[in-house]
Amino acid sequence: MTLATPLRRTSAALLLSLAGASQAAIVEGTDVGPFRTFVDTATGTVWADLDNHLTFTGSGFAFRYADRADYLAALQAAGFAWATTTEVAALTAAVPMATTPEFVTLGGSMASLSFGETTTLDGYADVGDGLVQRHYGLPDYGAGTATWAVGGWTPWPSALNDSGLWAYIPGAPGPAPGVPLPGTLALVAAGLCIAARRRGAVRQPAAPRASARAESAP
Ligand SMILES: [Ca+2]
Repeated sequence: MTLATPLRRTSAALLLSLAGASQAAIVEGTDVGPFRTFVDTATGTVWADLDNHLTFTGSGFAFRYADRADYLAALQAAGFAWATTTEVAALTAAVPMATTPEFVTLGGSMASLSFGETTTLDGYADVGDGLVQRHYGLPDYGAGTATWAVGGWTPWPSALNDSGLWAYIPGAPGPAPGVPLPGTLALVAAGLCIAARRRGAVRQPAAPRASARAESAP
């Protein structure tokens, strides 16, 4: 074993932990008015949870609003904008799913009241002209896979069902606190490499201070 081996192991573990943190684009958010939220850390956008139309009764779930228009009006009164299908597609493209564990993890933030009870991760986006489009997570528990899917354009249903609404409050661009900038990983790696070289290098005598003083003298 060389002197640098333990350092390399430490470096690898640190880089892996930082890389994992930077990939967590969706995190749980704090409530906005009566609405549960999740946050896209890449953009700072605060999204309303997809199950905000539901409330837990103690033994099951009930609708919180009279109909979908009532639900949308409450979201807008709290400052949320109803997302267009293009905006939702941009989000789901940036937050890909590949496995059912990823689907469950996302659902815990994006439908934090009901996920695990109803496994609903489903909302309508605004197409315009009274039309909507469902964007939803589609797990295949048999295969262990998951993906985002979209439905066709349909007239906006007035009655509430398992689908929520995609709605958001724009945030300041940039990563959330605690999420390293992409350049941070490179800086950490560079710093560790310098440290490794210093440990492995033969100590050199200090440069004469007289020359530095001579260069700075008037
Ligand atoms: Ca949430």
